Amino acid sequence: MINNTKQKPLSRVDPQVFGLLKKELERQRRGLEMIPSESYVSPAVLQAMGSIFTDKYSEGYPGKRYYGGQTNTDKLESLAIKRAKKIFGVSHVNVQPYSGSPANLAVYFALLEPGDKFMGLDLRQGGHLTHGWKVNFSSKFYRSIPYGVGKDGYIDFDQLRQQAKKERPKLIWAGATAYPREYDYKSFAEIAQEVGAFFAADIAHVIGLIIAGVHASPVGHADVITSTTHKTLRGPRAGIILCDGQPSNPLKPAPKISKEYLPTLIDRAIFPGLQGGPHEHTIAGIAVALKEAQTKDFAKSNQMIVKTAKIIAQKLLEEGFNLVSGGTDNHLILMDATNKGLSGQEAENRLEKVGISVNKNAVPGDPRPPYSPSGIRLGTPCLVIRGMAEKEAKIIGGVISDVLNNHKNPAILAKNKRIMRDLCAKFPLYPGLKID
Ligand code: DSN
Repeated sequence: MINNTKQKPLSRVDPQVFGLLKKELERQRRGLEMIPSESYVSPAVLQAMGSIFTDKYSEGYPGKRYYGGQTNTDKLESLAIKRAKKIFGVSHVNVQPYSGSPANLAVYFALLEPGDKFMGLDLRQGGHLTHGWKVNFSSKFYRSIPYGVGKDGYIDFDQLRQQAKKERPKLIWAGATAYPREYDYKSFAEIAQEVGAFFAADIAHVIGLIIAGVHASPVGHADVITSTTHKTLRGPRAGIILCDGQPSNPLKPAPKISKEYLPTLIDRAIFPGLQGGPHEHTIAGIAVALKEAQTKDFAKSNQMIVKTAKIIAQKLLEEGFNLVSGGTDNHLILMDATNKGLSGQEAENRLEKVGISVNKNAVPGDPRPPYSPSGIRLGTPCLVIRGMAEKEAKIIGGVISDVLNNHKNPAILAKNKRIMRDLCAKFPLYPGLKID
């Protein structure tokens, strides 16, 4: 008989996948990820994710499952929930969303009827796909009324208020994928209250900054908070939803769609509404990330993430780059590269040549299409997690300026490639990690 559970190295079981895994580790080690939505999980999170919790089906919620054998999964999921409740000071947490988009879908499914109006930041102005972009489910099944940023790159609350009063949406989102400034959750909440809408804050990008106290929390302002767990939280690729209200009873529908029943509405939207079995191996990773997020090191590094972003932004401004909103309050910088004669794609390609990964991105009012936009997004979480700080941020700011200002000069490219290679070698990624 073949026992499929006997341990054999991946390199022998599947040399092709093993080869790609090794190459990806080398790629990550050699270069610098500056895509602001990315980060590096700790080896402990990796271990929890790549674990035998992946074998278990556990549809339902702790203590209310549809499958047996839940002794450990119930404890595990409850632990992740308990940690998130403590960190955020909310009474209800759902750690089952497979990622940020399903978490946001659950908010629509819980609070809106198909065709209901909602407002979110326009994708072309930094907003997320699931906040109402025309090809996304959010816009196909619900009526998206996008709001925008002003000429200064900051959310225009006067315009938002006017639009909300006119349109009377049922839901208003705060949150974005490319917004370099801190959110004013109080103003969002006031507008939502004025028009009788639910207010949902998607904190995917800035969750780590909020936990660290670097940015203000939407708790106390937002009715529902969603997030991914893999960005500045540094956990697995997954989602989380936070809210307050009467204790959830996921076995029965909520009596009505109202704030008091949010926990039940959200839980039932996730399961059985949208998802089947939760990914308990991922929830194990979330639990570990939430533990790590309570350490002093986590707080310090989130402070450094903002500090380094400001240093790089300052250097880019000095070198004549056009930054949306004129700088940053958070972990990301949004640059319009066209004043340097480059499209976002060209800027991305140039930086890739010296080992810096960024992503092309639309800028507010972008005349170019989303697949070929005018700008790039740059972020600092990965460099700080590797141990880099102010001094390195100055070097990196210099490299980016040099490469984009002199993109046709091979000698300058070669020089900056060397600088980046040496920097990455000095701040090794996953130094003890062995794969076999
Ligand atoms: N793809 C994510 C980002 O890069 O911001 C959002 O889902």
